[in-house]
Amino acid sequence: MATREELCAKKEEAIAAFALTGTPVSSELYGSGHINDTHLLICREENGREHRYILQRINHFVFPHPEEVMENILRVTSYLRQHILARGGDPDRETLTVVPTREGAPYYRDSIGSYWRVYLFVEDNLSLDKVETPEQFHSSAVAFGRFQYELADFPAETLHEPIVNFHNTPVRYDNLMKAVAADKCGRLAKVGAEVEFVRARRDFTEELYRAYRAGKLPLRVTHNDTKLNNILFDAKSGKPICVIDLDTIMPGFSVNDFGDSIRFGATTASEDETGLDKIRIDLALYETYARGFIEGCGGKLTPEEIALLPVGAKMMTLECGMRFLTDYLEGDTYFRIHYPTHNLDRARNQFRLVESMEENWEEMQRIVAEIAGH
Ligand code: ADP
Ligand code: GN1
Ligand code: MG
Repeated sequence: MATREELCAKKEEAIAAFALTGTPVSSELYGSGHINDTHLLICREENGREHRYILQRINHFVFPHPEEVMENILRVTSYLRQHILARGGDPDRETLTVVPTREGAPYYRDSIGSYWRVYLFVEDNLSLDKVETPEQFHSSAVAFGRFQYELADFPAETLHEPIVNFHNTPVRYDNLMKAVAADKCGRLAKVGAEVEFVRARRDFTEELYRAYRAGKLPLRVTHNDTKLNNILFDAKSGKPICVIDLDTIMPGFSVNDFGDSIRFGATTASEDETGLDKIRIDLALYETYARGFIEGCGGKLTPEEIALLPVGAKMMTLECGMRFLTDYLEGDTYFRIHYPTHNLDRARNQFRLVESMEENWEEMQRIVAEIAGH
């Protein structure tokens, strides 16, 4: 498989294709996302004025139809712009703004087949890989909830599904078992305990789809990747400004948007922590987030959805662990890794967090029921 450097070889050609203000002066790698290649692109006008952009190579192994991803993003951001304008906000700051190519297209395909896009850089932002204060986590919950609220009437049927079965946990389970059967890199011997851990939870993986089939869980327009570093905060006020990383917007379950934030933020350690005894669900942060999310959703969540929030939290954690483990078995082709056993360590981390949720299951349910007033 081509390396990141090889796939980004035509970066300068790509930069020249976009309708930028000023002359490009630098384009360094930026941020800590696992999927796309993100660069901070700085341009300067003759009068010295700087303009900053985010330049991304869209990972087209993960997103096989970048044109559909961009179509979704344009539809959703123009819809959100109307809402932001209506409430007197600043749409260039409160949602992503796609900068077109000189030919007016939302992305550019370079001469070696890599796909590129440019966004306005949201200035004076804070991007967090870890929760710093409960207030901040609460406000991120309100913002992700509100994101869903504002999209509640968006015509879901007009959206493409950029990654089919993205949060279909039973399918993720099957994919892991296929990777186990193939053992293509000869790594299975190292992960017997982890595979058993997942097998013991097979029935659980079906829980949300059972509720969906029984008419108890609606499909909504969801973000599907609600980790804390996919929201930008204002560096001065500390308040959330903008929900970003809109690649995976598609119909999904609200409880999974809740769950992915819990998986990433309401834990005592980061996703990369290898000291398993340091990893626990942080119930105080869980409660903080649950309050904020329910508030942000502005009454749109049904009582059944609220009751299933803890299931969403455990589901996203188990699923993410399964995805890391699958990628480890398949030779680390999906998530960016920084050392050879990174995906295995991430999988173990997530499974430990699942265990901790199980140890605190009644409390997790009680907290949500209390917030909902039952
Ligand atoms: P990935 O899918 O790889 O996670 P993201 O779209 O989340 O890619 O971008 C990676 C990081 O780049 C984000 O976590 C954020 O820190 C930064 N970023 C992305 N878009 C913007 C933007 N428009 N303005 C400022 N920073 C941004
Ligand atoms: C990826 O793109 P990024 O880094 O925000 C992944 C999420 C995982 C997450 C785990 C498109 O998120 O699904 O939960 O890593 N995004 C995609 O940290 O697969
Ligand atoms: Mg991201």
